[in-house]
Amino acid sequence: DVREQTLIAVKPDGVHRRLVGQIMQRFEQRGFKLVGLKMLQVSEDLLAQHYCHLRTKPFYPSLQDYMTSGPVVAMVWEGHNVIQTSRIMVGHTNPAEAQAGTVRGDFSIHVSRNVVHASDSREGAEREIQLWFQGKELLNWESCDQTFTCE
Ligand code: YYY
Ligand code: MG
Repeated sequence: DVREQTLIAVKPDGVHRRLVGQIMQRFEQRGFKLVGLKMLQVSEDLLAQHYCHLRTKPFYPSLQDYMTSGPVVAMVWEGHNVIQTSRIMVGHTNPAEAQAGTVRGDFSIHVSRNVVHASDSREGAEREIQLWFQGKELLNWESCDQTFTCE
């Protein structure tokens, strides 16, 4: 059992477009467990730390404007192999290349409005969860279906 946690965030376009419920539903029905959840206004400082690898890119200023333009819903999901599986569920960064059935493939058309964030590695997930959540905001609980979704 590869028990992992990952950061999933519905970006401002997803919140404005009332997609939060549908996105959360996909993670619930797949079998993952919600262990952290909050709505927040992202600061320029948090965003710069979150996207530290993108700060020198030409699109960073518009990415910052977009990501700080409205509320974001941040979640931590836990479960077997959740980091890789959630990247597949979210789909390609560029919605034009995202498969139907993925969040981006079903709900978006442009790379600068791709609805959702998902951590891309173990190190990334650990770093991002620590950045976005305080330890006490993450709940340690046993869901009643746990032995039926994963051995
Ligand atoms: O992890 P993921 O979100 O799929 O892509 P990243 O390469 O980490 O880029 C983060 C974020 O930056 C992406 O979701 C949209 C935005 N972005 C962009 O606006 N234009 C690009 N050419 C590349 C990325
Ligand atoms: Mg990324």
